[in-house]
Amino acid sequence: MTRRLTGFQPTGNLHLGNLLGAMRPLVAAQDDPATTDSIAMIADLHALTVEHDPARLRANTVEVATLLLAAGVDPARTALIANSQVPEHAELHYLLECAAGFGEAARMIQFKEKSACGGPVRLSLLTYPVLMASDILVHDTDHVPVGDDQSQHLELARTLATRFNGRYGETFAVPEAIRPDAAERIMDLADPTRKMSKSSPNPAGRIGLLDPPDVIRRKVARAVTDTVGVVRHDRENQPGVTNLLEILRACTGAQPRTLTSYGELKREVTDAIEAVLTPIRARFAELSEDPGHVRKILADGRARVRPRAEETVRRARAAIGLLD
Ligand code: AQP
Repeated sequence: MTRRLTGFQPTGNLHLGNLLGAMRPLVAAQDDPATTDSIAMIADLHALTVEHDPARLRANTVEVATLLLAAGVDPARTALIANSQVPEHAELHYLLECAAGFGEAARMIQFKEKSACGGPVRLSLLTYPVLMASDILVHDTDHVPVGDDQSQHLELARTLATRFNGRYGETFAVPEAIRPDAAERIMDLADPTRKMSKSSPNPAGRIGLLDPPDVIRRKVARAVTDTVGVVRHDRENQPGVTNLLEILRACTGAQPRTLTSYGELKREVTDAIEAVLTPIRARFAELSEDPGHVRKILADGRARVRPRAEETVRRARAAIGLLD
């Protein structure tokens, strides 16, 4: 019996990669008898680590919550929360900072990459992985689905939990990573050597979950392929075609039939994406008519997870030597 936490940053519009790589497994876990508890966390505190617009962030947070519900997250089985609304995340973050080293945080690849992009670097970008450790540890999480880019951060969460337990006595459960199937790493349509990403400057490479059908058709039609001319799965030599085949497989849930041209492949991919996104868009529109309902679900999620989070922070405070 395990507890699982899946996080989403409200840093932009959720895309097909987020859906196939994280939202679908989260929805599937609701039917897995081995998962006792599932938490879907919108990491709005993490979105503050880079340049942001307050009104946009608020809107994105509600949009991500609404999309998660539209994609099948059932609030009766999955607690839907925003990390800013559970103050224990921030409190434990500070306690964990006191068990983390500056060098440890500065070594993180994502910090190096994002801080090298130019412009002012927020201190919170450096401590981001410690906040992520707090998100995980505060809920006594057993399993965290992570992609390659987050595995270094998960390792730090494990290190901090183990170190804290060693220094101050058993306080935290040590979480484990679950790796999504490599095939479910969806790549950018315009540059299939990079993953599809919210923050990529080129929107042509990303299928937004709320993109209208004609936009999706155009993006798939323009997806980068190659000059080989044969539709086959070959990640090394034909990354664009392979990505389209992976999208097709993930969307239909079946191995693609033999396809003879890139045009045919792209038509099938467009239809398969449409079949997946049409019901999500419809449900999103329904839910968006009552944003108060979505806010209520977030409030219920917070109420559900808080007693355990409070208990974890109480244990950590006592262990580290603070008064109760
Ligand atoms: N391309 C992808 N293929 C499969 N899974 C993906 N995920 C992200 N991109 C892909 C998974 O979606 C979940 C939520 O991701 P996130 O919001 O934490 O941010 P991220 O991983 O950094 O994704 P983005 O879209 O690239 O965001 P930005 O651009 O803001 O950094 C995670 O489980 C992630 O693995």
